Amino acid sequence: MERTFLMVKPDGVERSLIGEIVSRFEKKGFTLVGAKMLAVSKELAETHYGEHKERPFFNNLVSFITSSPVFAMVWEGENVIAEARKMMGKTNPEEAQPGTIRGDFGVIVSMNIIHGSDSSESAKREIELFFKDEELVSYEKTISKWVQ
Ligand code: DAT
Ligand code: MG
Repeated sequence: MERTFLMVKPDGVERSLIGEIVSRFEKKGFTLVGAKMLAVSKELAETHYGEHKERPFFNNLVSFITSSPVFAMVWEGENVIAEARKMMGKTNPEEAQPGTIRGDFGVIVSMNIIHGSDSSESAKREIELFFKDEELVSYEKTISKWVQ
Protein backbone atom coordinates (compact mmCIF):
# COMPACT_ATOMS: atom_id res chain seq x y z
CA MET A 1 0.00 0.00 0.00
CA GLU A 2 1.26 3.48 -0.90
CA ARG A 3 2.60 5.76 1.85
CA THR A 4 3.24 9.49 1.98
CA PHE A 5 4.93 11.91 4.35
CA LEU A 6 2.85 14.88 5.54
CA MET A 7 3.90 17.56 7.98
CA VAL A 8 1.89 20.31 9.65
CA LYS A 9 4.29 23.26 9.52
CA PRO A 10 4.95 25.66 12.44
CA ASP A 11 2.16 28.03 11.32
CA GLY A 12 -0.37 25.16 11.27
CA VAL A 13 0.77 23.93 14.69
CA GLU A 14 0.64 27.41 16.29
CA ARG A 15 -2.78 28.06 14.77
CA SER A 16 -4.09 24.82 16.33
CA LEU A 17 -4.83 23.20 12.97
CA ILE A 18 -3.33 19.75 13.72
CA GLY A 19 -6.70 18.23 14.64
CA GLU A 20 -8.48 19.75 11.64
CA ILE A 21 -5.81 18.47 9.27
CA VAL A 22 -5.61 14.96 10.76
CA SER A 23 -9.39 14.82 10.66
CA ARG A 24 -9.55 15.58 6.93
CA PHE A 25 -7.23 12.69 6.06
CA GLU A 26 -8.99 10.34 8.50
CA LYS A 27 -12.41 11.17 7.08
CA LYS A 28 -11.14 10.68 3.55
CA GLY A 29 -10.37 7.10 4.56
CA PHE A 30 -6.59 7.12 4.72
CA THR A 31 -4.75 5.30 7.50
CA LEU A 32 -2.38 7.04 9.91
CA VAL A 33 0.65 4.79 10.43
CA GLY A 34 2.95 7.17 12.32
CA ALA A 35 2.93 10.66 13.85
CA LYS A 36 5.01 12.81 16.16
CA MET A 37 5.71 16.37 17.26
CA LEU A 38 9.28 17.44 16.72
CA ALA A 39 11.53 20.47 16.55
CA VAL A 40 13.23 20.31 13.14
CA SER A 41 16.99 20.96 13.34
CA LYS A 42 18.71 23.23 10.79
CA GLU A 43 20.48 20.18 9.39
CA LEU A 44 17.25 18.20 8.97
CA ALA A 45 15.53 21.20 7.37
CA GLU A 46 18.38 21.69 4.89
CA THR A 47 18.34 18.01 3.94
CA HIS A 48 14.55 17.82 3.68
CA TYR A 49 14.39 20.91 1.44
CA GLY A 50 17.71 20.13 -0.34
CA GLU A 51 16.10 20.38 -3.81
CA HIS A 52 15.47 24.10 -3.14
CA LYS A 53 18.91 25.08 -1.88
CA GLU A 54 19.65 27.41 -4.82
CA ARG A 55 16.28 29.16 -4.57
CA PRO A 56 16.13 32.72 -3.18
CA PHE A 57 13.62 31.68 -0.51
CA PHE A 58 15.75 28.77 0.82
CA ASN A 59 17.13 30.51 3.93
CA ASN A 60 13.72 31.84 4.92
CA LEU A 61 12.20 28.41 4.36
CA VAL A 62 14.78 26.78 6.66
CA SER A 63 14.38 29.41 9.38
CA PHE A 64 10.60 29.16 9.18
CA ILE A 65 10.48 25.36 9.44
CA THR A 66 12.91 25.39 12.40
CA SER A 67 11.18 28.29 14.18
CA SER A 68 8.62 26.25 16.12
CA PRO A 69 7.61 22.56 16.33
CA VAL A 70 6.06 20.63 13.46
CA PHE A 71 3.71 17.63 13.43
CA ALA A 72 5.14 14.92 11.17
CA MET A 73 2.95 12.09 9.88
CA VAL A 74 2.98 9.06 7.62
CA TRP A 75 -0.31 8.19 5.93
CA GLU A 76 -1.15 5.08 3.98
CA GLY A 77 -3.78 4.42 1.29
CA GLU A 78 -4.68 3.98 -2.33
CA ASN A 79 -2.95 6.71 -4.37
CA VAL A 80 -2.33 8.65 -1.13
CA ILE A 81 0.62 10.69 -2.48
CA ALA A 82 -1.37 12.38 -5.25
CA GLU A 83 -4.63 12.50 -3.28
CA ALA A 84 -2.98 14.21 -0.32
CA ARG A 85 -1.43 16.81 -2.67
CA LYS A 86 -4.93 17.46 -4.06
CA MET A 87 -6.35 17.84 -0.55
CA MET A 88 -3.49 20.25 0.35
CA GLY A 89 -4.07 22.49 -2.68
CA LYS A 90 -1.57 24.50 -4.71
CA THR A 91 1.72 25.63 -3.11
CA ASN A 92 0.63 29.27 -3.11
CA PRO A 93 -2.51 29.61 -0.95
CA GLU A 94 -3.62 32.49 -3.19
CA GLU A 95 -3.98 29.95 -6.00
CA ALA A 96 -5.26 27.05 -3.87
CA GLN A 97 -8.95 26.25 -4.28
CA PRO A 98 -11.38 26.69 -1.39
CA GLY A 99 -11.96 23.26 0.13
CA THR A 100 -8.24 22.49 0.12
CA ILE A 101 -6.14 22.88 3.27
CA ARG A 102 -4.01 25.71 1.86
CA GLY A 103 -7.05 27.29 0.18
CA ASP A 104 -9.03 27.27 3.41
CA PHE A 105 -6.34 28.21 5.93
CA GLY A 106 -3.31 29.68 4.14
CA VAL A 107 -2.62 33.25 3.09
CA ILE A 108 0.96 33.54 1.86
CA VAL A 109 3.24 31.11 0.03
CA SER A 110 6.01 31.06 2.63
CA MET A 111 3.54 30.00 5.35
CA ASN A 112 1.33 27.46 3.66
CA ILE A 113 0.41 25.24 6.63
CA ILE A 114 1.37 21.80 5.35
CA HIS A 115 4.05 19.82 3.54
CA GLY A 116 3.32 16.70 1.49
CA SER A 117 5.60 14.45 -0.57
CA ASP A 118 5.30 15.08 -4.31
CA SER A 119 6.29 11.64 -5.69
CA SER A 120 6.97 8.08 -4.56
CA GLU A 121 10.72 8.79 -4.51
CA SER A 122 10.30 11.84 -2.25
CA ALA A 123 7.81 9.98 -0.06
CA LYS A 124 10.34 7.19 0.53
CA ARG A 125 13.17 9.65 1.15
CA GLU A 126 11.16 11.89 3.50
CA ILE A 127 9.65 9.01 5.50
CA GLU A 128 13.16 7.61 6.08
CA LEU A 129 14.46 11.05 6.98
CA PHE A 130 11.83 11.69 9.67
CA PHE A 131 10.86 8.24 10.98
CA LYS A 132 12.54 5.07 12.18
CA ASP A 133 10.94 1.79 11.05
CA GLU A 134 9.79 1.01 14.57
CA GLU A 135 7.88 4.33 14.77
CA LEU A 136 5.54 3.16 12.00
CA VAL A 137 2.79 0.60 12.40
CA SER A 138 1.19 -1.47 9.69
CA TYR A 139 -2.30 -2.76 10.23
CA GLU A 140 -5.34 -3.93 8.35
CA LYS A 141 -8.64 -2.28 9.29
CA THR A 142 -11.56 -4.69 9.47
CA ILE A 143 -13.69 -2.00 7.77
CA SER A 144 -11.43 -2.04 4.71
CA LYS A 145 -13.24 -5.23 3.69
CA TRP A 146 -16.42 -3.15 3.35
CA VAL A 147 -15.21 0.36 2.33
CA GLN A 148 -12.57 1.49 -0.29
P1 DAT B 1 5.25 22.30 -2.15
O1 DAT B 1 5.38 22.56 -0.67
O2 DAT B 1 3.84 22.55 -2.64
O3 DAT B 1 5.79 20.96 -2.57
P2 DAT B 1 7.69 23.44 -3.26
O4 DAT B 1 8.33 22.11 -3.05
O5 DAT B 1 7.81 24.07 -4.60
O6 DAT B 1 6.13 23.41 -2.89
O7 DAT B 1 8.29 24.48 -2.20
C1 DAT B 1 8.57 24.09 -0.88
C2 DAT B 1 8.13 25.18 0.05
O8 DAT B 1 8.93 26.35 -0.18
C3 DAT B 1 6.68 25.67 -0.14
O9 DAT B 1 5.76 24.85 0.53
C4 DAT B 1 6.75 27.05 0.41
C5 DAT B 1 8.14 27.53 0.03
N1 DAT B 1 8.10 28.28 -1.24
C6 DAT B 1 7.91 27.79 -2.48
N2 DAT B 1 7.93 28.77 -3.41
C7 DAT B 1 8.15 29.92 -2.71
C8 DAT B 1 8.28 31.29 -3.09
N3 DAT B 1 8.19 31.67 -4.35
N4 DAT B 1 8.50 32.19 -2.10
C9 DAT B 1 8.60 31.81 -0.81
N5 DAT B 1 8.49 30.54 -0.39
C10 DAT B 1 8.26 29.60 -1.33
MG1 MG C 1 7.71 20.20 -2.59
